[in-house]
Amino acid sequence: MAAAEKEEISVEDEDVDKKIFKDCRKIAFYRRQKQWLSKKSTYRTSLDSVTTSSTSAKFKITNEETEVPLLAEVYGIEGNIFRLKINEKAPLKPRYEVADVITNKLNTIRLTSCSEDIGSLLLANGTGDLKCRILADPFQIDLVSEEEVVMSINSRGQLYFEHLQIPLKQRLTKENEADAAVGTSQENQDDLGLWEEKFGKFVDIKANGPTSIGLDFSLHGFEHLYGIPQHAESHQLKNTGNESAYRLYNLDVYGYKLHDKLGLYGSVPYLMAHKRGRTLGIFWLNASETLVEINTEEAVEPMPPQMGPVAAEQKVKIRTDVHWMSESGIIDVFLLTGPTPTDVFKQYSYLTGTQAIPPLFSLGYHQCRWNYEDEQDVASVDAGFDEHDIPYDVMWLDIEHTRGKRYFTWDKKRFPNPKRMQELLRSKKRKLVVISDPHIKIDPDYSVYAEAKEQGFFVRNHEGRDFEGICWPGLSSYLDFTNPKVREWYSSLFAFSAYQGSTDILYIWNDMNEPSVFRGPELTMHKNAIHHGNWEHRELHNIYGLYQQMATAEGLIQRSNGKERPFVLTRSFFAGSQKYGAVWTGDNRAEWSYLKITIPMLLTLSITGISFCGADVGGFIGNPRAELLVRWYQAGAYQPFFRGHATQNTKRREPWLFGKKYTQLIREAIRERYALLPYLYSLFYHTHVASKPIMRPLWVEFPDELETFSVEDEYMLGSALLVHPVTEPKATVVDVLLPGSTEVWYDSKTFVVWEGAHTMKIPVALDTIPVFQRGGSVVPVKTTIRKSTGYMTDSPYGLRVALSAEGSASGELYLDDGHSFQYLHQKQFLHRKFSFRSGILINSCADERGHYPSKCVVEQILILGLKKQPSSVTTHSSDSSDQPVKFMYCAKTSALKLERLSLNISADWEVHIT
Ligand code: NBV
Repeated sequence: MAAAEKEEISVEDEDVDKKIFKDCRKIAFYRRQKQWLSKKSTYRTSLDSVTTSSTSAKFKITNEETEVPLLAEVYGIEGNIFRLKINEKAPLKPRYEVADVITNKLNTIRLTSCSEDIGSLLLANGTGDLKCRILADPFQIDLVSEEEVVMSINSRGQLYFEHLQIPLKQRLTKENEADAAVGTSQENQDDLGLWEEKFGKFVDIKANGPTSIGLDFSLHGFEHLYGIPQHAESHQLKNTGNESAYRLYNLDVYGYKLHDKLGLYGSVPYLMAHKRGRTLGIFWLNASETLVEINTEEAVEPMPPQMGPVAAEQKVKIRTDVHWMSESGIIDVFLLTGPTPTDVFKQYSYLTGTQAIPPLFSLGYHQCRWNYEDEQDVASVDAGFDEHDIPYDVMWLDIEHTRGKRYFTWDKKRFPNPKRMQELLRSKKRKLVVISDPHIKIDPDYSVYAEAKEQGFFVRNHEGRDFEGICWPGLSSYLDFTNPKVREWYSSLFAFSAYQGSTDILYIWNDMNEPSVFRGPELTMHKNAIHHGNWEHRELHNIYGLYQQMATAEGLIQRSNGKERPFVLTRSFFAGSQKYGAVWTGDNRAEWSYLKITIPMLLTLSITGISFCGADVGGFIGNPRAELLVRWYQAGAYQPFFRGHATQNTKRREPWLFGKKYTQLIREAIRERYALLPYLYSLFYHTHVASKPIMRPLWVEFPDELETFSVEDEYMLGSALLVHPVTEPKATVVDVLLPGSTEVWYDSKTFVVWEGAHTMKIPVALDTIPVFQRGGSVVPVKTTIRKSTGYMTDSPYGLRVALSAEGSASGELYLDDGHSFQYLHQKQFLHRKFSFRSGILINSCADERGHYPSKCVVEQILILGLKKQPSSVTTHSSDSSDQPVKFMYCAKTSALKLERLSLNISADWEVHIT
């Protein structure tokens, strides 16, 4: 919403949010489901109705009251995935099914059925890894793994399906007027919002009436659940009780409240459950408004008498119930059976795709502000980075760069020569990102508007005219990105010939794409607006933003004839958005608590597939003091997307404006980020091919260690670095959990070594970023930091080798041109492997398919944890004779340093330490 508009309301923030946004009790389908479920009517299936084919098993389910038949389909999918679809057997018209999210043609596996006893049927694949049991009356499905029921579906009897009915209006004409009057008033009295739902001054008239669905899942033995972004909440999902729920409804919430279940800008209806020995995933593929209740229960189970005295006769069993409710669509749910976290990541990305490999520049530092005023301002901020010797890669322009918020245009007064400005940035090997929102100013003289209008490319209102809403440009219409033709046309707008003033260093930022509509219900689009295919907005609200980012990314690819990787940042997202670029956490505040919540918010995004994520460094709203700003840069330097941003009317806060001391601290943090780029880029490659997130909660790396399951003030960056950002003012010490009883950890700055499975009190000064390298890892870095990533292509490498307790280590480096698709089409990449064992460090090829000519050398090697001083160090390679190497050994820190080496990164070589 317009910041100004909202700030005018002079009540506490919380009240503002309550007036603008709904809580569960104000959501009619929630009330309906609650009311109906309290009546406990049940669904049953007849096992005789089960038919199996090579792709699925199908059967009928009926509700004992309504008798409306539902059709259930169970699919076994390659990689240990189950899919359950439930739809009406014969709906009045088709119900919305989410398209464009499942990327692969899913390979199904034949499930064969065998009757176990009366009332249940077992479906299993050939190998018996995938097994589920269907119980007939009441209907229930149990997922069985290794003879143990890991998940039950509908065991709480919360299956709910509102079948499509003849529209009320037509019914009214058929029925006796008097009866109808009674009927309508009753419906209103009950306030169940069947055909009409009120919220403040808004009335949602529902052409299809009530269409909601719901289902429960009981996770046996699980109490740790994670996922379903986006909320400003803890990483571990909390119990909601039965009167509140996590809401998944993409909303523009300026300065969102912390620890709240209100849905923010994007939604991924997917969660993971984890316990020792097993991880599961539930992916609820539905793009309408969705609510999720989570409740963990302890049940005391009597044990057989032979098990011992009375006290011990009881076994406490934990179970977490997850109840999904959606306003519309069908039940389409994927059950990812793990068993490890890594397996679940693979299973989820098999369905929705992996994180795209970004262009290398986008892993550098980004400088943004609403707004950099004009060309001159851009030039002076750009120069400021050079003057202060701070690397940065990307300058950003917010909405004011356009002519009256007409995207794809320039404000000619402020930016008279956009190409000249881009040439300046190009000369420093830097890039420009500009904003492009989905609302289009209604102005017949604006070519984007005129063309879209003429071709019928806007979302329509329920009366069939173009939907109109207020946003930054004033009265606007909204592009219907759900229409493939609109996406194709929108993509074409990024062609250099179409987008005047754009060059190949210009990239895109999609904001306000929830979509945000200033005077709309909950600041978004009316649910009865109409999209392509005649679908109501309610059916697909949560996926709207994904479609814009998809079209933008495609546009950037096309403008380079398919050669260059795009970079697109989006505020709104859905399952699968990882394929199109980066996501950030929207309008946060310049407060310590908002710095702290970046960690759980980004961890949650990361485990739901969106690895390329970040939060506005410094906090968008308000003015951070120098200490907070420094701490935020230090944290941001270790988060995947690293951008400083600030709203209008905040004080300028470029890194050099807080005095020398603070400039130095920020410089150090940003420079450390640039040093780590080879490691980070390699992690992106790894995520792209192997699906494991970049920012990892500790439980992902230490799945058997209970004490890691709730940690959210620290995380792993890849598998080698543990980062515990300082998020408290005036901190002098932080408590850092270093997990793993067999692990050793090295302070990355002091090289002090710690044993795992301890919580350490680590002293911190303002220049301390608590980062620990895990024993057993090799982290590739750059040893010379320059103005921007573009200048660092040939900079030498360093290897930071941290030995495990057994004295070994391994790591990887992925390298390519950093911007094109040649790595894919021509296999132009290098994938090297470093391993250290018995005093020998080996650089070898990790993937023979890849070739990339690199002249870069490894110049420095640091080995931590070398217990005794070596007598000699020599290098061995096939193309030169063995060379002795000068070394420095520090007995106090057990660190060996090799400098001034010249070992080609792409060649095989060994370093022998004796
Ligand atoms: O385009 C202006 C801002 C942008 O700076 C911010 O990053 C977005 O989250 N945008 C929201 C719209 C206005 C917010 C008050």
